Amino acid sequence: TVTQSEPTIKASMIVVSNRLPFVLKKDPKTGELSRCASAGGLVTAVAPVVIKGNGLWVGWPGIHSKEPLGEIPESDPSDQTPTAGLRSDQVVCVEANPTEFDSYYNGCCNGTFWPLFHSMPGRAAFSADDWRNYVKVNKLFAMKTIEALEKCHKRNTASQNVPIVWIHDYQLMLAANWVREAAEERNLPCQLAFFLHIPFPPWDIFRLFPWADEILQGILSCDMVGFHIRDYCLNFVDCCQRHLGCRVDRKNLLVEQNGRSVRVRPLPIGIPFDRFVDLARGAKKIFKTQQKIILGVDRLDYTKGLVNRLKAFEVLLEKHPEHREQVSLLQISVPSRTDVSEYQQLKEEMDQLVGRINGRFTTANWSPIRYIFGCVGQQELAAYYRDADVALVTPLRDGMNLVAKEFVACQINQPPGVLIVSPFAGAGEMMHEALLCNPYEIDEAAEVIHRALTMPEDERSLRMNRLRRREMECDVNFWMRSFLKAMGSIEEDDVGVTRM
Ligand code: GDG
Repeated sequence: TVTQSEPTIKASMIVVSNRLPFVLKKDPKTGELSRCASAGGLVTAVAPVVIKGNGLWVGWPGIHSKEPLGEIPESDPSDQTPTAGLRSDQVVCVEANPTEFDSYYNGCCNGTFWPLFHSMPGRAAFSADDWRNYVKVNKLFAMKTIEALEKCHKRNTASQNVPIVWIHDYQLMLAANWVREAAEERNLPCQLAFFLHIPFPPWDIFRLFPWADEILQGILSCDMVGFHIRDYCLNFVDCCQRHLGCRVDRKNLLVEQNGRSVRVRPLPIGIPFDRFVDLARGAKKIFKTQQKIILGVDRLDYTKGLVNRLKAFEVLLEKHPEHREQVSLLQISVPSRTDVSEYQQLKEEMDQLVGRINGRFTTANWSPIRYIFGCVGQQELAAYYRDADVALVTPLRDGMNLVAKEFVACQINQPPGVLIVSPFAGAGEMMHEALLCNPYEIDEAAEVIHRALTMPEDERSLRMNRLRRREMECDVNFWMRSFLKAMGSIEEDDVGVTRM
């Protein structure tokens, strides 16, 4: 079985993301700063490459401070996370004015781009003020990136390879514009790349954004642009042609802009598969019940289809009463963007729905929904993934969805459980052996859950084995390697390791 090792890179890499791979905490008494590491898949894959290549990471440290933050602390010696080796001189903090940052982040990023790019324009607010702050904060990130690029050139004078600047996600779609401009002016050669973690919408939706031209031009300032799946690439290419009048090559996914040819590539992200297997192996059993468990794990976000999911579960209990007292839905909903009113309303709606369904079906020894509004530790999460009978991943729209992948990685028990996934998630495009479920068809979704709960063991094994094999092979290191290949920046002899 092939599993991927960390790739070896030829050039240094500068990663630019809205947040640094850790947040800074300030001790209220001493004012001393410390790091609080994040363990997401992106960080796991990218941090080792930045560390090894003597690169840098540019981002917001998660706190606003009246005075400049000053020296960034080194990591704590007990820190075992992938960012532990990231030295403080490899970090460039972006410190913005709090009001402007709020308007950029909560206003433009999460109030406009998030719903629009998930094809929910009815939820998008278009504010000229927020847009102004988006432009301003993107410029600030670009200036900090140039600072990082200067440092990188000074440090690695012996290297023949130009550094890669890799900008992430919808918060920073304009930054490449000014990075390219300033890098050319100051003679700081670099290769520019952008990756979008959310869907890129079809032209008909995208063009609703009043400043759509600028977004496309910003992204096209890069040499290579990556999306999770081919459909998003095609949407982007289509927008460039129809909105900017660019010459495009759909077959080879190329866009011509100012005499340059921009490569557009599908780069589906993976997960640190082995880490999840280890977590699942090491996790204690938590469920003390004979009942079957259906699991949902999501940020509390309207794109994740949580309301439809609960309604489908209600229909299941209504139409298939044999599942009453036999099956529970464990829904973990992680609080998210709690400053945005859409999210506060969703919280209310979920609370009411859980209450209503539980009120309707609960008996002395069973309640249908167990609802955790909060975050659980990774080990605990792995135990849920491992011991659940069914995972419900039913977003209305989702760039990829890592929960679907983490669930299959943790399914080490025999016989395994069943994955149900929405075709509107990037993950639904390629996890062919999962049961597909359209979250908008609530009655049908209930039938799919019934099918999962009653699926024979051999069919479950067959499907899960194939799903697990794909995720093991196309893990997060594979993603990183695919990105570096697309940039032409991987050592010739770099291959994934082979393991039995
Ligand atoms: C964006 C795109 C794309 C969740 N609850 C807990 C917890 N989690 C972790 C999961 C998973 C992550 O959060 C969620 O990742 P998703 O991919 O599902 O969703 P988004 O946050 O919306 O991410 C998405 C992704 O970027 C990557 O490109 O797939 O489409 O929207 O890793 O494990 N982790 C812990 N406790 C929890 O309670 N520890």
